[in-house]
Amino acid sequence: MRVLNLSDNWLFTKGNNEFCIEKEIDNGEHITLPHCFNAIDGQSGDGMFKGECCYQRKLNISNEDINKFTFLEIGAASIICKVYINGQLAGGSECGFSMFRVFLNPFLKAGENLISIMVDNSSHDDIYPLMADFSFYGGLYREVKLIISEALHFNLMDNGKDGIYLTQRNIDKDIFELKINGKIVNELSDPKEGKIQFKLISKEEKIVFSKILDVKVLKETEFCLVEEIAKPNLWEGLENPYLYRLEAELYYEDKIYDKKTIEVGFRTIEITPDKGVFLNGKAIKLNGVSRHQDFAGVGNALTKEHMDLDMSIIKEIGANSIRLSHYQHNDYFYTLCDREGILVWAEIPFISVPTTSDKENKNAKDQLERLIKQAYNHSSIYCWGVQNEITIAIENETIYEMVKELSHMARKLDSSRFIAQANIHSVANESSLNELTDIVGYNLYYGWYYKEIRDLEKRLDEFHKTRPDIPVMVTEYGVDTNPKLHSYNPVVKDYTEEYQLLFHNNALKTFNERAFVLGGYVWAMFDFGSEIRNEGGEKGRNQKGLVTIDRKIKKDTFYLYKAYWSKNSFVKLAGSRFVNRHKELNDIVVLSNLENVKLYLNNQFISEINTSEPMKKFNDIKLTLGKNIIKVEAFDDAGNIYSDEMILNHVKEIDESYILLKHEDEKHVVNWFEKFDLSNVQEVAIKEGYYSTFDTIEKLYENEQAKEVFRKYFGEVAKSQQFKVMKGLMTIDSMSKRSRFNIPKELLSAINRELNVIAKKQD
Ligand code: GCB
Repeated sequence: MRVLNLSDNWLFTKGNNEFCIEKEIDNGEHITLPHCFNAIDGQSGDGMFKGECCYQRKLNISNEDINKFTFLEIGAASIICKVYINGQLAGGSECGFSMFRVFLNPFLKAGENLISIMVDNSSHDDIYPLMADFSFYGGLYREVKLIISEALHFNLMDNGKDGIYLTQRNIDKDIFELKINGKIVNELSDPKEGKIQFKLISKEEKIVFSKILDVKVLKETEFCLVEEIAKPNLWEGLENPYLYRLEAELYYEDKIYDKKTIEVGFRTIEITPDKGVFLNGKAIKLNGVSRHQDFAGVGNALTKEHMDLDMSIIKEIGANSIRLSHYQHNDYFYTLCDREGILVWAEIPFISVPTTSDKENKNAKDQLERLIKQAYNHSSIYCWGVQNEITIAIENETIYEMVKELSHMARKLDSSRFIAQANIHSVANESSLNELTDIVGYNLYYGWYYKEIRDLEKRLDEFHKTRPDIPVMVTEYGVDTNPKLHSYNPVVKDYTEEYQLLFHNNALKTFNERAFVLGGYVWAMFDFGSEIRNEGGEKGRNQKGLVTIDRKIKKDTFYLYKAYWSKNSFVKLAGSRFVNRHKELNDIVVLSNLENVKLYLNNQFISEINTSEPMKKFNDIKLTLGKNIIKVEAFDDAGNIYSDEMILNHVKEIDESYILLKHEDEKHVVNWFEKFDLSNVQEVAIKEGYYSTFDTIEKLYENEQAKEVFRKYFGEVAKSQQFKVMKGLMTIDSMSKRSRFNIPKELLSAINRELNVIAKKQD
């Protein structure tokens, strides 16, 4: 089997160009893969292109290779994709985050062939995500490879990756069972007698076992080998991510036809509802961050270098877990997690709103199948996430059923891992949704979208009290932060670095003080493109990252986490971008995982703190007008000195550039209903046969009068793209249960007074 990388010599054209299915593109742009056609506009906030684009390339097939078996492997194409060979449709995919393969033989000829790949990132009402807070970048944004195979090979076309599945089970104290199963395919009609040699090899190149299976292959043949491994070196997370490698060689008449090498780490993971997580029997807190797959200027077309950089930043902070949100990521990133010892929450984009046009929910299932089959062999993955905030518009039985189906399916595809979900805060602790998965995550934004920072503790304690048997964690928490903005008195929605520090310090304390909380996933490790956003002084971005989207600025909170999590000694002064200080007395915040820190002002020792608190504060440091040099030193037990320095400028006037002048709050409309008179509104008894706040918006829109009532109250909301996606699901009543719409009870009665007099057509 030969695998060729087809990253170069592509032509690209934007827009609906059906002619390029068959004909060569005239004035195409020369590009190399990976490529994203929203690299810039997907992060600009000025509207992004959505539609069909064409990628084209020639492919020469030799007279010898035409007799072989050829597959095109597309790492991912966002969001839907059709592959044409010499003008004929050969395959495609509607799973924009997964790898897929196309069998090319029926369409190829010896000599020159034309590959045309149509990629479409426009919205479809049955393809996920339907709606989400991230840009739906379009492109052929991962690697494309050509696989030229002999007649006999491990299965390439089961929606998986290797055609081989490794399942481990801890059967006794330190004995593991490794099941190796899969399928061999024979492309020819005559049966073939083959052999598979399996070898498990340690990092030190010692052969743990070597086994040969004889296989007779008709068209397809399944194989299965189960081996016991006594006392393997364990995969111990960050401390020692020990990996073995399994080599599987497929022989026919003493010639190797196919070969796979798969890394595997042996570990046990236990999740309890009261004592948290145990990795190989050792208690650990999931110190996690969430990551999207995009980067400034390239959209989602990340190279290995981008991914290596992300991993190095995540390692620097000391995280031991990553939520790879909200979809399947590049296989290379899961490999990095295996190798670095990072536990992974992997998930599908069954997010925000479910489809109403496909009762089977086929696309969510397809994406789940591909995620699980393709990422199955990554030992770092501990759970499969089946939904994220899917009840954003409404919570009902239909959605429970969908989640239940996905959970069952995940369990069937992989019984060795946990099933998980991430709920929006409005899902009640008592909700039966919480019974559908092994792990329940809540995305909790207390102190940002609603209530106060400290309400996080209350909510977690209440959950645990109500649901003592359900393992819980915080799958998202964070605040948008623009590192240009600063304040002496940080408050919610000021987007300052200082507010982000307060918010996260509280969250970390909250998790650490509660053994039952499995851990948390910071939302988010990096700022990311979100075309719908315009807030905090930046358009087109979600700024909740600890690091900016170009990975250039590590916000102060990055170092707060480092101080909590990392074992590498360091010290960092917070507030270094808050240069111009108009107050004479300033609190100087120091972030460090060392206890003993000393502060110097203009080279003079000021004072010293000894505390294990990661965030330490020197109060009321008196600055002199003009330039002040602040220096901090920290000391480890071995006497090593670590230091950091910053310059603060004491000025007379407040520096206005640190303050966000306009609170653009388009997404979360505040008290917009004030223009309606809600005094003296009486509750209305709802009459059957007439419209009400319990009808979906789509239903209201069927009647001109009812539509007008809706538009009178929610005209602004109705303009947004998200609203269009939610119309079929959302009722005014369900909107009122979502804090971001901020609808008072009286308003519901007022609206019902107008709606509940409009008769529905009898059908
Ligand atoms: C959420 C979503 C995530 C958003 C985040 C936010 O709950 O799951 O996709 O980006 O909130 O920043 O609002």
